[in-house]
Amino acid sequence: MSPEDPKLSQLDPRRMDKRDAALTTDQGVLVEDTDNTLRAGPRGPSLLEDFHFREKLMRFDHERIPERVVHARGSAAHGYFQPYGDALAPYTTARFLTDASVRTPTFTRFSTVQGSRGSTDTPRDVRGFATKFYTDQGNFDLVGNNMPVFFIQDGIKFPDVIHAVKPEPHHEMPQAASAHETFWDFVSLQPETLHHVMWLMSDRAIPRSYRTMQGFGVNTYRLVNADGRATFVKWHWTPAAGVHSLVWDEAQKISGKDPDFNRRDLWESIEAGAFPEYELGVQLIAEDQEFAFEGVDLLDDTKLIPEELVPVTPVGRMVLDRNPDNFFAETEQVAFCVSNLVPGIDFSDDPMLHARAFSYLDTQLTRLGGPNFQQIPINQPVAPVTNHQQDGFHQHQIPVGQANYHPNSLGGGCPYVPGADGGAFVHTPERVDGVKARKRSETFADHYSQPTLFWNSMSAWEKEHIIAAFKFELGKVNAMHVRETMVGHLNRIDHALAVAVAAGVGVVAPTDRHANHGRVSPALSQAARPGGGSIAGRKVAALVADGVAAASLETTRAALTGAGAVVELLAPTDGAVTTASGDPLAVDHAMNTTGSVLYDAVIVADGVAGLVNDGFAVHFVAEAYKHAKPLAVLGTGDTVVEAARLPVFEASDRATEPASKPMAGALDGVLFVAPGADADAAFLDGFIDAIARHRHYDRPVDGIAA
Ligand code: HDE
Repeated sequence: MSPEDPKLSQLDPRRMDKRDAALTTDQGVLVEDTDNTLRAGPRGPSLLEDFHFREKLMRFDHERIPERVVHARGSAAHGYFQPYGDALAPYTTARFLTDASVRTPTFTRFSTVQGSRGSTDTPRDVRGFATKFYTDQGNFDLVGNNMPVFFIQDGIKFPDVIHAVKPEPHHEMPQAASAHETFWDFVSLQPETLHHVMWLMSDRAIPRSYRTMQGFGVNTYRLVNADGRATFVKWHWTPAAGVHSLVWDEAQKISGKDPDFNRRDLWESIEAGAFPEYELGVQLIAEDQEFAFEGVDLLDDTKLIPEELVPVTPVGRMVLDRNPDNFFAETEQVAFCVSNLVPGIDFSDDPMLHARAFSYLDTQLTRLGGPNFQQIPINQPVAPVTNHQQDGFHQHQIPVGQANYHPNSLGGGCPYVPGADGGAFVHTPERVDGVKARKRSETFADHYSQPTLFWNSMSAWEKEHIIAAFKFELGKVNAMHVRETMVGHLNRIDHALAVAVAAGVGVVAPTDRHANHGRVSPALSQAARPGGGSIAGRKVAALVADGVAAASLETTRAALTGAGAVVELLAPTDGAVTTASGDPLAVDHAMNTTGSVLYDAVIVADGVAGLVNDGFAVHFVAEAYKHAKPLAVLGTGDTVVEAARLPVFEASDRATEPASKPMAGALDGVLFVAPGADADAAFLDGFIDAIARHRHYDRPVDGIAA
């Protein structure tokens, strides 16, 4: 973020810097003592006249505001957006999208949906991806998710789907989980949810990091050009770091080891200068192509348009390069709304979009305590605000002058209405007629073809994970009829999927086969989005102990750190270990304060044979292997790997394979350096590549206890 960033300059004067400052009351009066209440004698009653005590307590008593009714748990960052060029100029008058010299400040909040504000970061859940663009034409909010479709087709069902997924009303359980009775009861009775449910059962629902997930506007918008011509648009964010996820066992363990896992990752990567980066892309559909996609209505947000039919055109890049100064003031008080549009961007007739346009503003009135929440610094546009809106709780502006109405002559007719020619927002003219009725379009009726498309497009490991997720989730549902109904739906998506899930949840496998249409959309698989090979911001654990041979470890550490990764040395105790040559080597953490689930890859150092008898170390290695993470085994570190009983050794194929090349099968992502040898370039490149590829699902892991 550059110093002349207009949003930053706006926020700067609002920052309260407490350094070198004396303690005052809210009235700016210097405080004599903030540790003792004013009393009638040291053991006497407190006195009402102690205004400092009453103010301090009153302010504390009112610190909490209602959390968001959905997406309560979130983390955010400042950044900027810059378009690559003027490719969108024929389609939109929005300058921030078409002028490559314009760098627009942004504030982006990521969130989970189900859990409350203090819940864990890694449940199986949808993630919010909401960006406020502070453009010179006003604020534009792109309020999206990390999945391109939604559960329902009509906003009137939103309270139902959210009630069903949230903790159950009688006992407020479970927190941050969809694996419970009411969610699956609802889903089983509302088949329009199935497409989104397929995404929810996939690894997309457990992202490794906010840096490694896609974002989607979900609803269809319109771009509008200078002639007033509109083009339908679907928004896509693609992370530069690739799309990567956790594995489910790991996600559950992280919830205990570090419930702030994704928040910490976002914060630390920005502090370390490994700035999260996303490319903005658009799918453009000419208005006369509205009905060109068989089985897909653009206004139905349970459907996507396959990228193979309408490619995603990259138009610009967002970089998140500054952490907020204060969580409440910025991340909690930010208010996104789909109706924050700028000239050149408009709604489509997507009914969900209209429901959302009402709901966000409505909920924010309560959550932020009145109609002036747009004046809260994080919500304020950088474009000037001048209108006749007035009064209400917490008015922070001082409107000057007599005329607070339009038209007026007493105020010189101001603020004047600039009109379309003056750059105003103009709703796209559209002829609309119809019969008033509570009816859904027939074109919304197909609830199975796209779930099948999603399933067909998955790689083998993604399919395995989806089956396992269904087994886990339905396994938590007591009502057998709900499990049975769900298996029935899955059978209409894909027979093999239904049979596999039925076997895990005690339901008789269906015998009737619905024909699978066989279509695929390769772009839907996250395996197709490995990223550009960077390992910046990835975390690597190096297991060390007394006797460690430092050479190969230091070479490996230097190479990884040089590539932007963070390497932490873990030992049985904190402090330092003594190397083979008798030198102290500083340790970052005692192993028992952390866990393999908090790292992306593991190095087992040379000379640490002593760890063979350390159950924690052996478990660390076995668990990392089971979670498909890259392992670098240096020299006699192989004894620890052996103790973990990994198939690498059982197959005794290690000796016959070249030591420094990524391999398939059990050795996929496992690299060795011979005892006493230093780490060579081929090994280092191979390890970096293995980390960039993230997970190595080719391995047989079923028999490994971890
Ligand atoms: Fe939201 N949604 N939503 N939603 N949503 C809210 O607004 C709502 C939907 C999304 O970080 C609320 O200020 C309705 C789709 C995100 O502050 C609320 C419907 C998508 C966030 C609301 C939807 C989203 C919200 C709660 C059905 C993906 C967090 C607090 C018509 C495109 C924004 C708030 C943040 C938040 C309503 C459907 C994404 C209640 C009625 C589809 C990322 O107004």
